[in-house]
Amino acid sequence: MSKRSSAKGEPRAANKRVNEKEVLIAVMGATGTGKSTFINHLSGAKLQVSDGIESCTSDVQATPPFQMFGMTVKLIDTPGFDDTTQSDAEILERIATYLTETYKEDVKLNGIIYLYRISDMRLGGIARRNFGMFRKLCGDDALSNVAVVTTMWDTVEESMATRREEQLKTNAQLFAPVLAQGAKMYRHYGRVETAQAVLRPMTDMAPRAFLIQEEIVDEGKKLGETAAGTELDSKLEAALKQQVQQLQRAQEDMQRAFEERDTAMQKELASVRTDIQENITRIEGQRDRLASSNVLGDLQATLRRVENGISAEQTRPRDYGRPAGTFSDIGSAVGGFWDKVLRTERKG
Ligand SMILES: Nc1nc2c(ncn2[C@@H]2O[C@H](COP(=O)(O)OP(=O)(O)O)[C@@H](O)[C@H]2O)c(=O)[nH]1
Ligand SMILES: [Mg+2]
Repeated sequence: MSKRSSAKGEPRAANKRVNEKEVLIAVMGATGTGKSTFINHLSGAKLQVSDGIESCTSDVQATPPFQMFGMTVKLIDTPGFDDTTQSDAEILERIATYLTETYKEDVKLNGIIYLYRISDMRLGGIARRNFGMFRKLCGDDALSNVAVVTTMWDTVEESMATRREEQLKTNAQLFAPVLAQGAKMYRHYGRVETAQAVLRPMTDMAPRAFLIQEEIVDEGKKLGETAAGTELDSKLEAALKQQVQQLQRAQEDMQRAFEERDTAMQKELASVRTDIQENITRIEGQRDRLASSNVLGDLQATLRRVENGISAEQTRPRDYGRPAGTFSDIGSAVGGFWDKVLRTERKG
């Protein structure tokens, strides 16, 4: 399967053309897992590496093409879904835009590298959330082209890191399901050789589409309707509910402070309320952005690809399930809550 052209016995010229084609590999993972460092190591590029606090890969960027294993390779650096400078909705939009534009040009990825710090001792919220978004972007079909790569082995004592690796491999919320579906796991010791070991099998793999590429380009879904968009929106919805509950509690406290004529408390609660309201505005802004995002597919591009003889297997439309509630359902539910909060405030 991986050496399709030669298996079909195509003439040398065709093989040569295939070899001249660039091997494209995306590198993903949470901020600070060492993506830019890994890419620089392999490619000799000089992507900016973070100081560990602020993220600095705010956009999706490809390295200049470089030669490896007799092939032309390009690596794509991506921001993590925990960026210090932009919201998750912005990041999803950037990644989706890049993937959509390349897919329209009939460019698929040969491999996807997901980096994870072996030094992350707890299966923290950020690590799990980031991987959850990755899963939804990637889908199941591309998992055979995925390499999960643990980094930062030099910062943890080896036997502890090895135990940790075992836990990661068997954890049902992390890597167990993807490994069961064909993904491979590697250790990267910060050396060129361990990075090359990840890349080498990928240069031989048949390119695969990300789920989000098929959803947007082939199925005409909007970003908010894709599996990744739906996942993010449900996370935002949960965060919004939490903020609204906090606002309601602050409102009840405010009512009491009014009754007790406690002006110091009133002042403090007013500031708490402003903070919560700002959070709510931010979350709503992200949800609006997601719902109205116009990362668009291109039916003509799909047609061209089908005409180019890509097999039905690779482009078949599939049903990934719709979001449980529509945006307007959620909006009106929250709206109802808001009305209640505001009525309480007017009474106070
Ligand atoms: N100790 C150690 N530090 C690393 C390793 N790889 C990257 N770093 C450091 O980790 C920080 C984040 O790396 P960076 O490549 O910017 O991560 P990114 O946010 O995923 O692109 C930087 O300070 C790197 O120098 C590694 O293997 N070991
Ligand atoms: Mg980076």
